[in-house]
Amino acid sequence: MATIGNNNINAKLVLLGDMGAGKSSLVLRFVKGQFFEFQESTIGAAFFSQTLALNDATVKFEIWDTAGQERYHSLAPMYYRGAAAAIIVYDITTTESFERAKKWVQELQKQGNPNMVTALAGNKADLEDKRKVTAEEARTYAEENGLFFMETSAKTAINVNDIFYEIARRLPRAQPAQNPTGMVLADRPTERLRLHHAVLRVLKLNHLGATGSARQQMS
Ligand SMILES: Nc1nc2c(ncn2[C@@H]2O[C@H](COP(=O)(O)OP(=O)(O)O)[C@@H](O)[C@H]2O)c(=O)[nH]1
Ligand SMILES: [Mg+2]
Repeated sequence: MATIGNNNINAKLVLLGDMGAGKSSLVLRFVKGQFFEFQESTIGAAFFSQTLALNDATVKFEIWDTAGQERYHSLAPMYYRGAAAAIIVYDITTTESFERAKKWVQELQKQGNPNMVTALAGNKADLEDKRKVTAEEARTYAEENGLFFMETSAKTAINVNDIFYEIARRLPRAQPAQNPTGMVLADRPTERLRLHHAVLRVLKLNHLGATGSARQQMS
């Protein structure tokens, strides 16, 4: 939920999309300015926060980077429920990832917050020679479904800051007539984090012996 006070907006943002599409890489590029060719796959989900200053407001994103695997699907609502924004990521070099992105769009349309600002990111735009999904096809799909669309590259950083800025720009601003005190702080982040920790504990138990460690950064 976007919570607003004195032009400071807290916005929960969730990344959804197929495993390997580059969700974690996009977050890492945006939050830390880094990229790894061999990004560890995400177990459960990882949390990050990043603040952006716009002309009229400061937006603090609480970013939930989810795992793309089917076996974690049932956890997804916990991350997109109450989210003010979502980035649905696919990899321009695989049509399967684009089809999976469409499934996420449908799920959010059915079950997500109807005012959610949703972006479609065609990632790995640097791999033009391996492209399978045209920008035009994705743009048309995005327009038909009320999303905004950008092709990104976590590797070269193209459009990465831009997509987060565009989301920040589109978040609803305080409306004094409906909200005279300027306070809409109904969300309880600590409780949510506690729930998240509990889920991660369960996931860790399920993954004893799995290779690679999760970057579960709880800050
Ligand atoms: N060439 C290229 N590779 C990328 C890009 N983004 C991610 N990758 C690579 O794709 C793989 C999967 O990325 P990851 O962020 O783990 O995907 P996730 O499962 O969606 O979180 C990793 O090897 C990344 O280095 C990109 O924009 N361009
Ligand atoms: Mg990941």
